[in-house]
Amino acid sequence: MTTEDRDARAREILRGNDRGGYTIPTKGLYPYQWNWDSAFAAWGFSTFDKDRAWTELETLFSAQWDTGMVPHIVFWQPDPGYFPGPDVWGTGADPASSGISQPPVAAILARKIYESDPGAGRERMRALYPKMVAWHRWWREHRCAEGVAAITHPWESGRDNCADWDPGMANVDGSNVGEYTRRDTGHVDASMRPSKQDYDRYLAILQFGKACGWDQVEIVKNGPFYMADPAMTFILIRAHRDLAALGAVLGEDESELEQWADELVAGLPLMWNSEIQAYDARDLRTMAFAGCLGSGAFLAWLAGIENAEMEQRLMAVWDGVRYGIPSNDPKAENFNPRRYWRGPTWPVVNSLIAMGFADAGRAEEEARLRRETVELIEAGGFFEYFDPVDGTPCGGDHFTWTAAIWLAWASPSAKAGG
Ligand code: 9WN
Repeated sequence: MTTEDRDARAREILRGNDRGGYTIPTKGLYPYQWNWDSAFAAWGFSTFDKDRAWTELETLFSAQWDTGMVPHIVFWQPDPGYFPGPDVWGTGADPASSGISQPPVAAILARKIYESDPGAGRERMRALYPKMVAWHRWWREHRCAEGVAAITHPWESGRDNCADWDPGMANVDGSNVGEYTRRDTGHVDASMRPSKQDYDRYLAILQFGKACGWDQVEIVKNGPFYMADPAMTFILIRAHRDLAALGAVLGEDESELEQWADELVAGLPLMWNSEIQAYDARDLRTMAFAGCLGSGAFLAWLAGIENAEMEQRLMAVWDGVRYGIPSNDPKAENFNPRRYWRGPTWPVVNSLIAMGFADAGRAEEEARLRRETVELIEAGGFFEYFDPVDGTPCGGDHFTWTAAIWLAWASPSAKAGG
């Protein structure tokens, strides 16, 4: 297959997963609109259809809650193929949605889309801007009380079952969640998915949120899970700054966004784990560190954070595998090269890390990461994620965000860095 053919295939995947205004991650496994998936879909669409790119973001923000939160899933139409669906979440939101959020990459990618054609994007961005600021404010008010960004459910991180959450998950009692039927394992191999114990605990956390009517103050104060997330913090720092840059071109006063980014940078020492010489996830109930060197820590560069000790440790992690940045250290006991976020490399996360490398002037690392991601996609196709040791494609096929980052970043025809 030539690059042209592969680009065409990626466009077909985006068009094929388009449900009219929003894009599903992949047919079967994920039949709704997911928050950060949609932002990447928009980036992919922007390479060949700017109007459709902006529409994707507009649809996502049309589901924004009055509180400013943009939910992690929007259930635009019923679909029995996914669990947990709208009734299980029971948020009462209209349109129906989940009760947690997901990494705020929208402003980061909106800036790229805007800058690729400011004329076409100006009015669209102007309308989205206050909505994005409201969402960022929600993050600051409801997830950043400890100085860094925290999550109240592993699904909120977007890196569901990664080893980063093990200390917090160990204290979640999943024994009373009742009977339920998972749907994910009907679509893909169960050994590539989170475990039954994980799901019991995911549901216990969800049920706490539902029982308190999704009261975010109560969830943060007494919820069963509350962990500081380096990846979310780095993404939020970057997103605040990108939104501020967009605000500046729109003639808005963006100073509070810059201030929010600075506050998060000042909070970073809370997550510095000197034992592993890296920024690490930390349980905010017990203050235990996860001790995890995975792709989350690599997002430091996206936030413009440099640190020589960290760099040495992280590069050894990357050198320990053949393809891409692994979601867990291949030397760790809990490394599993195929089980979702416990080891695999994710092209979509690679694209974010590469953005950080590029902006830090690390052209060599950026080129290596792009090359390794290209090798995976060329040999395996547009899968959800890959085994970083032998390159085996895993999870769902025809995956929206893999096709999107191919078009916007990885493809030899894409402009370097999107
Ligand atoms: C729960 C859609 C989503 C991604 C997440 C990924 C996975 C959902 C699930 O799929 O999570 O949100 O049911 O496993 O972990 O990052 O947004 O692609």
